[in-house]
Amino acid sequence: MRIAILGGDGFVGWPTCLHLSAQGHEVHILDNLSRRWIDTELGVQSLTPMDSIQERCRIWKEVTGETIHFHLLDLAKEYERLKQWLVEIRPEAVIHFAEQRAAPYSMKTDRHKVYTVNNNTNATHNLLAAMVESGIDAHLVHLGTMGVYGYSSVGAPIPEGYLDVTIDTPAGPKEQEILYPTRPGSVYHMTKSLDQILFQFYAQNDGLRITDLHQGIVWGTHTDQTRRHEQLINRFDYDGDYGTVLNRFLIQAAIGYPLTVHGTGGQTRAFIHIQDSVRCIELALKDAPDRGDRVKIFNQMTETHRVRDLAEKVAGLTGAEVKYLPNPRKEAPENDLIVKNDQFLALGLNPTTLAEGLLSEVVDVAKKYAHRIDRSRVAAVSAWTKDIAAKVDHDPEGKALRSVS
Ligand code: USQ
Repeated sequence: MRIAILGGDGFVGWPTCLHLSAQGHEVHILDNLSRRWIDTELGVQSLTPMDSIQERCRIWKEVTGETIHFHLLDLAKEYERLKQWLVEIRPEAVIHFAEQRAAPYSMKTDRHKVYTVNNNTNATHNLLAAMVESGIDAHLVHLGTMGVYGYSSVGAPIPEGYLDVTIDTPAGPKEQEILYPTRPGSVYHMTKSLDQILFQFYAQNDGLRITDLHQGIVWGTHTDQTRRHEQLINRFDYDGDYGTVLNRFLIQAAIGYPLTVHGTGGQTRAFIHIQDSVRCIELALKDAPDRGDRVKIFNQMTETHRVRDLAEKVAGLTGAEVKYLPNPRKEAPENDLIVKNDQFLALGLNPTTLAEGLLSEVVDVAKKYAHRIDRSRVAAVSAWTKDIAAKVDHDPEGKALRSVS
């Protein structure tokens, strides 16, 4: 298949490109390299040394003989170029990762909120409009998030995108299927909720074939393909804005930094290993909806965990100290979470669970590159409201916090 991977230079995008190229697909990356610019803005860098995208593609060719094409293009700002590109290359599938994906970054300042909404919403809408206008019949696979559902305890399993409801009408009760109501907890998660509506409209109005993957928190760093050469290594974020919880605990343990639990650590979240993430995308590609079908929604996660249980697990494995800190986010302090993921299991996903070996692998990667870590950037400083910002006044090592914006 000829596949366009939008945002193919990112944390899930890059291993997906390698995974699909290794399976013989013709892979084209479209990326504006914004994630690298944000590193520069924040003054942080990936824990792992990352080569330029062109160099990464050159090494892949050297190792496998396969070509990955790279096109520098800003989806949110270059609509005409995007449309032209689709007309010329006519991809059979488009995988859309090209969005600003960090909740703390999206809540940093008003400027970051505006950027996240402009970038994410325009990128998605430009893509949809261009797909219709170019007349291509590509299957669109979008990386969405479990966070669109919100994290209040509902007591019932979260279904895969849709909810059956009964509505009272003058003629009596009527059954209806609706998109599961969204309850985003950050501006970033809100943009993914907006994406859902855009997809619903374009599937219904233009018959676009769309799959939306509601992914949990990704952990781990290597996949089978990124292991093949040190210059194919994936990026790994540890800082307070882009690092995600389990990977952060693992690098914190590796460098002797206290594990930074927000609040009571009673937040329960869905998780998936990076290797399963790329496998799910492969499975979703093979299971495309037909024209006229509703948007196909998968919950892309394999297990749920409470944040404090993860901290205790990592502490038990490594001897790290656990610190309970004021929570910079506005979120439920404790929640339960039960999630349905039957569709991927039925398609053959064999979940990678939180095995000690894989956890230790991340600690080993972090130890290897520990010299690249700036300890002062580990604490999470982006607060959800001005009131909360006043309370987030210390980091676990007792140094003064500083804002970067
Ligand atoms: N947390 C801590 N300590 C930390 C970092 C986070 O206790 O040092 C807590 C947070 O307060 C939150 C939970 O851990 O309750 C998850 O935070 P996270 O940063 O790991 O994940 P999140 O902000 O939700 O976002 C990440 C990805 C995003 C993806 C989402 C999937 O950055 O792109 O959409 O995970 S999900 O969480 O299922 O919505």
